Order: sequence, then structure tokens, then C-alpha cells
Amino acid sequence: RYVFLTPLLTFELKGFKNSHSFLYKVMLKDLLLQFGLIEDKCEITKFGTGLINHTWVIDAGDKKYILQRINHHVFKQPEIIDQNTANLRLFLNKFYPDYLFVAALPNLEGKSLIETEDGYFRLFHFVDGSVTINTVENEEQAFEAAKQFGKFTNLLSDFNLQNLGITLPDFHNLTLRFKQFEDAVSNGNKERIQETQASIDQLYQLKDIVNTYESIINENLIPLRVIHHDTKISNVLFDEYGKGLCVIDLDTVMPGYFISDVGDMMRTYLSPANEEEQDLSKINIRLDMFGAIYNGYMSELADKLTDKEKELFIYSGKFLIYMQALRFLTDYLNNDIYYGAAYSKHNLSRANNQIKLLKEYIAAEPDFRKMIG
Ligand code: GN1
Ligand code: MG
Repeated sequence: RYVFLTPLLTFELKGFKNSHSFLYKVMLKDLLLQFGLIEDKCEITKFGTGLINHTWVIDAGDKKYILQRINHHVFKQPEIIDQNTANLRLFLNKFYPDYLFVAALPNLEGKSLIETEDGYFRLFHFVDGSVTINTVENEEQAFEAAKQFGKFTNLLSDFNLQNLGITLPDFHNLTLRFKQFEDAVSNGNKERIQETQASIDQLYQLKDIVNTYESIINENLIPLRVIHHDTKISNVLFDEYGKGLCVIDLDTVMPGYFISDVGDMMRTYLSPANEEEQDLSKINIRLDMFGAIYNGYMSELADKLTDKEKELFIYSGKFLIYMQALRFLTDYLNNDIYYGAAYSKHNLSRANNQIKLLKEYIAAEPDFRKMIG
């Protein structure tokens, strides 16, 4: 039963393959009981495409829930996630009672983070009538999503950052990500280093992006804010009319810089093809999506962002896409220990995808500048 839960095999579990599903059944039965749910009366389906945590929809007939297993090899202190959620909920319920904040539900003992021998779990209400999407298809979706991430940071402008713990130390520290890349280039899998020399060179050539990041941090050019750090479109709940309701997946909400949130939107909304695409000709920049991200984010934060932040709006995309390219290539050189791989060279393919996206992004910069003045 435990064999299947070792970190190296977690990637296989993502597909919730049949041969493994009975093992999960054993485990989920006890867990659901803690919330007064009878497993036999629930329909359990794997949900979402996240690379790190696992998620299921639990359909209990009259009600639906989302069950999440936190990957504690990545989030080494899951209790900080739980504490952060509690603190954020207190603040938002007090000052913005109308804001839909999806917090983990307490079990029969009142605990919202359940530690079991199989890991850490949390259960959420599935918000009735809410819709999630996996790919940005039109400007309205990009606008609504950017607005929701902007709104989240905006509503929490006066939240005391001392009450927000670090769930993933150095998560978006580009200096460290570059260092990890350099280490992998020196000490990683020799064959893979040779094989990927062209990609490695391209990333070295773009190192200027790290230098800019370092001057931002060292010179304290922009403020720390409450930042989501995972702004993919599937982390926004929409209503049936396509209006944004709120943001979800708050595990990586930490003090951070707006370049993380705007950057990850650029990374994941601009191209019609995502990081899994192997045909690089399908990766291109949709300028209208850029405009939608800008307008959506600004509709909430135009008054709050400093001039320097506004100046760095375009830089944010380079920052995040570059970091993701580094992370995928680093993982490839380290034999896929972090992201796992569904096929050979998976992480190399993802890295090259992100390098292509970055180049397209850089080529589009003059157009971006024209659009936002
Ligand atoms: C991971 O698990 P998921 O898919 O939400 C990663 C993000 C990356 C993303 C790339 C904790 O997110 O930073 O952008 O993969 N999250 C963590 O797909 O490492
Ligand atoms: Mg996430």
C-alpha cells in the first residue's frame, strides 16, 4: 500500500491508473468518514491536471466536494498552508464578507488539515454552479481571470504580511532557480547535459533576465504583496455566464511580487498551445490576450500598483517564462525528480516549449509596448 506513494512514483499516480485505484479506495474510505461521508455512497473521480498535488471530485449525491492531497515532499510544512488559509479567511470574512473565499472544511473534530499515514488531505465544497476551464479561448476569459487575481491582491492590500507564512521557501527566487540550473549543468546526468547543450546555451544567453530580477530585489524597487503564485486559468472559478467568481488553489499564496502573478498569466494565457505542446510552431503570442490580461489586472489594481511596477509589467512575462524554462530543463538534467515524466524527454520538451514561448514573447515586446503606452 505504501509502495505506491513514494515520491518517485507520484507522477504515475496522477493518472489514477486502474491498477492503483483500489489502494486509494482503502485510504479514502477512512478519510471521508472523518467528514461524515460514506465512501460507498460517493462517486470519486480524479480531477485536474496539476503536476504537484492530487485532486478528486467527491460526488456525495446531494453535494459535491473537492478532495486534495498535498504533496508534502514539495510542501514540507503543510500546516503553514492551513494556517495561512485560516488567517486569510478571517480577514476577508471580516472586511469583505461578500467575497467568495473557498476554505477547507473542518472534519468532525474541527480540523481542516487531515494528516494520515498516506499524507495530508483537505476537503472543500465544490462551489455550486461554478465552472473551471483549462485553456484560455477568448479575451473575456483572460480579462476575467486577470481581474480575479488582481482583486485577490487588491482586497488583501492591508493584510498584514506577517500573518502569511512561507509555504514554499524561495519558490519564485530567480537567482536560486538559476543557481539550481547551473548546479544541474555541472553535476547532472552527463548524457542529458550533452544532449541538451543547445537549450542550455540559449538559457545562458538570456541570463540578463536574472540580472534585472536581481536589481529589482537588491534595490527594493517593488513592494511585497499577497501574491497567488499559480495564476493558471484553471485556478479561477467562473459562473455559468463566464464571469469570474474567485480564485482557488491557495497553497502558494505567500508574500511575493506582482511579477509572479502577471508573469504566470502571460506564460499560460498568451499562447493557444500550452507547455505540453511538442509542435513548437503552435506556440505563438495572441496580442489580444495580452491586452486582456493588462486591462483585467489593472481594472482592480491600477490605483495600487506603483509606477515602477507598471514599468515592469512587460518584464514580468520574461521573468516567469524564463524561470519555468530553467525549472523544466534543470529537472531534465536531474533525471525528472521533481516534475516526473510521462514519456522520455518530457521535461526537455517542456523546456524547449518554454524557450520558444520566451522568444516569441521577446519578439512581441514592441507590440506590447504600443498597446500599453
Ligand atoms: C506546478 O502543480 P501545478 O501544475 O499547479 C508548479 C508550478 C509550475 C507548474 C508548471 C508547487 O504547478 O510552479 O508553474 O507546475 N508548482 C509547484 O506546470 O512547483
Ligand atoms: Mg497549484
